[in-house]
Amino acid sequence: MRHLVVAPGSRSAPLAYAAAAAQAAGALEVHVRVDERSAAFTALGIARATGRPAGVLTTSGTAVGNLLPAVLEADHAEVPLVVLSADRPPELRGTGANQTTRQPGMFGDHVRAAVDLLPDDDVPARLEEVLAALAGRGPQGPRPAGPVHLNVALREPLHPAPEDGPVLAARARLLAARTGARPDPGPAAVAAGPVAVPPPDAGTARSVVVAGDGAGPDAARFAEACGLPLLAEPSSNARSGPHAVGAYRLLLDSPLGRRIERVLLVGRPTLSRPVGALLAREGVATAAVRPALVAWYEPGRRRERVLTSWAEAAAFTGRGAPGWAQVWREAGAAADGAVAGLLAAEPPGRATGPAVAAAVWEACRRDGAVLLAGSSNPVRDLDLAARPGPGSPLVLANRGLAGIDGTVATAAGAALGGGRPVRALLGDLTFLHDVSSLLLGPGEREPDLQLVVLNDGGGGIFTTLEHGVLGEQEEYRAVVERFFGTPHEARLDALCAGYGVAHRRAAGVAELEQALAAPVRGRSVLEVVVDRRGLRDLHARIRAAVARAAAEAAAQDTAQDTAQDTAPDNGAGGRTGR
Ligand SMILES: Cc1ncc(C[n+]2csc(CCOP(=O)(O)OP(=O)(O)O)c2C)c(N)n1
Ligand SMILES: [Mg+2]
Repeated sequence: MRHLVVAPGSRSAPLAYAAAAAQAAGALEVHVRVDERSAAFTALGIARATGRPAGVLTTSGTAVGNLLPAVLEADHAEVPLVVLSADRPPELRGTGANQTTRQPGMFGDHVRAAVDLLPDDDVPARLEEVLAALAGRGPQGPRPAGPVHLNVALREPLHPAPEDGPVLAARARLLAARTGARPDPGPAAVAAGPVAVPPPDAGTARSVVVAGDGAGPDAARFAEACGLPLLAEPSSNARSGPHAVGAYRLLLDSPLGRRIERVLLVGRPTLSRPVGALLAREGVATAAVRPALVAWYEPGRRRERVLTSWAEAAAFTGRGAPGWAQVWREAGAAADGAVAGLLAAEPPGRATGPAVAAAVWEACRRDGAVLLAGSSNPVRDLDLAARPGPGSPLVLANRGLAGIDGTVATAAGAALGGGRPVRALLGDLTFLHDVSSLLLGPGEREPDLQLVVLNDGGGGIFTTLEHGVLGEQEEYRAVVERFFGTPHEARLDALCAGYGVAHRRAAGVAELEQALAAPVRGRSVLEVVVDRRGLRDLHARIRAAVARAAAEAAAQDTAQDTAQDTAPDNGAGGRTGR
């Protein structure tokens, strides 16, 4: 652990003093946050960006309860978050002692280990349980990475005596020597390994690779090696290279999309109904290549056949049918062109979510900032409008549970831990939900973080769902607006001023692009006002434009197909049924 985020409190004081000594010895960087929920998401962001466990330390009582959202996200997203909570010793528990509740096991089975460290325990042995769980080894056998909970019972005195100083310092130096200068492994999402190609006698098929959250660049290399279209969500970190199809989700229900025969899933798809429908489509064979253990679903609960190696995956997909990758590349380019053309034709000064997403994506590609994608529309706007290219930005997102909470803190943590500036693209409610994470005390390290807030005065995503249809009916209009639109008139500039954070409003895409040209330094908010009411119509127009582009591409594939089918058989597996 290289980073510890500490929230203030009295029961946790001995650990806070120890943390300070560890920081002084260079063993640990300590960050202080007042709000425990914010502290936990900050640690989560650090752990995500570094690929190394990061800790959060709190006092007892409700303070610990505030960690639950980040623990849940860490559980489902396999992030090694280390929770250190201070507690009363056993003799004071259950006696009505102040700020004392039932903390051991508080996170249920959302943590990989829950250790209640008592004053007379064999500390190294108990710590070993936590470390084993962090390394994926637990008493119940191997488990995926995830959060751990160390509840530490502390007796008084809770502050160091004069003679404790040198002892703490000596231990901290020891710790620093042990931690050494080992580099961070880096975000789990970008680890790359060797991929396989199909054996020479493998047949060809109309297979596609779907890369969901956390798939990593191997998915792209596999698609390239096998000649397959790659349908990659932004946080797959596989959305690059010649096989990645940009606005793929609008092509899945096109004549071209309906020709898909096999789907190889890598990572976890969470973003769109068309992908969900494809994975459930009758007549389409599906398989998932993944490590033996994942945290996001229970074994046996998904339809895809589970494959554990790229060689098995290659045997499943075969090679792309002749012309298959090419026709997808062309359809993808045509779809991307249709989306970009439509967005560019919007009146100047009126920004839209997808246009903003495209601009933020390009800015990160240009200057190397990490892109943190907020839940709801922003991540989906990216999925629609981010053009794959030779090198795509690193994208991080809390897709474990897709919460709109903790996003500001997660982004700040990613900036503090990752050593690179972060641009976060997030909705206004997502921003307001976690606005208190802008609070930063003097002396705390300032993250290089730009928050690009798409402000549509409420929850826009619901407009694009069934509620949007109901909201157009007189009978439901007010209900839908109040309960789903959740409108607000909060002034983001005033909030930023309150926290001492720079704020700027961009009136349209041109102004936004100008603002994005500057490098990300310190914390700032870039607010872009977008229209929530026009969202259904905008997406309908985008779908129509892409449908036209897709129809042309499908016509081409059919023409090629006719030529192919008159040629000699093209492989042992051959094409399976349409
Ligand atoms: C913690 C949490 N509460 C509620 C939700 C349900 N939810 C999903 S999207 C959304 C609205 C988000 O609004 P905003 O951030 O402004 O993005 P927009 O939909 O406008 O693009 C809500 C409330 C959630 N995902 N997480
Ligand atoms: Mg909104």
